[in-house]
Amino acid sequence: MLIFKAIAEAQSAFTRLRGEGRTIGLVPTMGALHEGHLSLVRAARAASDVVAVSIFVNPTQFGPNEDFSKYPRTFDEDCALLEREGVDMIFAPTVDEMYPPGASTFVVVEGVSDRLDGASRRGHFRGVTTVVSKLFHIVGPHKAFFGQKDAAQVAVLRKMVRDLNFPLQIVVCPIVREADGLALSSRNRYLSAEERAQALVLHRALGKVEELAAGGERSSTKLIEAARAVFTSEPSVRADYIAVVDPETLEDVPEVGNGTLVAVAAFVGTTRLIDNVVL
Ligand code: PAJ
Repeated sequence: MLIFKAIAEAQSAFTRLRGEGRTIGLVPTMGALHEGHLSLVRAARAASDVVAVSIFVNPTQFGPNEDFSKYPRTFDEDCALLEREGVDMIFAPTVDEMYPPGASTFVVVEGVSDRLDGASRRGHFRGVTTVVSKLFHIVGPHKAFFGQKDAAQVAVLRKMVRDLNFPLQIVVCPIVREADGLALSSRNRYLSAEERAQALVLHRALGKVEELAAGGERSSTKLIEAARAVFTSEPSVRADYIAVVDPETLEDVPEVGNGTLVAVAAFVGTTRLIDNVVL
């Protein structure tokens, strides 16, 4: 397994591999890896000759009052996990390498970037689309793997790839959960034991919506009310959004249908968690 820190070296290695006709699968991450990330790595391993994982805690996608500085960084453990999965290349640049002083170019997907997490975290998706564009230019993957856990991120990145003609395919992998339903997240390690139990309310609320929708309820307003009632049972958790939207545009839909995205975000203590289900 090769570890690249310098963009120039990574870029020439990937250019050579592409020239040899090898297919490249890229899994972008911010590290602090868990089974959710590893599921993407396994999908990439099964679909590509060369698997590359990027590990970069991207400052431009964090707001000024968010957790950039305390975001978990576990590089050595991450490398050991990735080695075991048969990953070929790790790209782990420093912040200065990715954003040298004076860098002032950003990629913005208008509209969809301002919805869901983009509404609560202003500028977040501008940071995501900028860094993912850079990773695509550096690695030049044939396929890039993302998790359904970040459904809004998927919508934004799919649109970016379409609008800017990136010559690659986005592959979306299902949400990996703990046995009790909590979606795996690097941020789960911020939770105390008590908060860990409270965090299950996200999954319970989505379960309630799924149950009502399966029983024939079509009204988004009614489904959101039902989810909100579940959140009331856990008063220490503050819902940020409960949304019933089109999975591509992230715009609210008045009635649910096949493929409608139900997404929630909530603060458990100071930790912001997200989860979703596709009906
Ligand atoms: P990060 O939060 O590290 O997530 C990396 C990838 O793992 C994302 O595509 C995310 O959706 C996926 N993932 C996280 N938890 C998952 C779970 N429980 N099940 C399935 N997939 C899961 O998302 C980012 O990093 C960044 O925004 C990034 C795309 C790397 C750009 O900086």
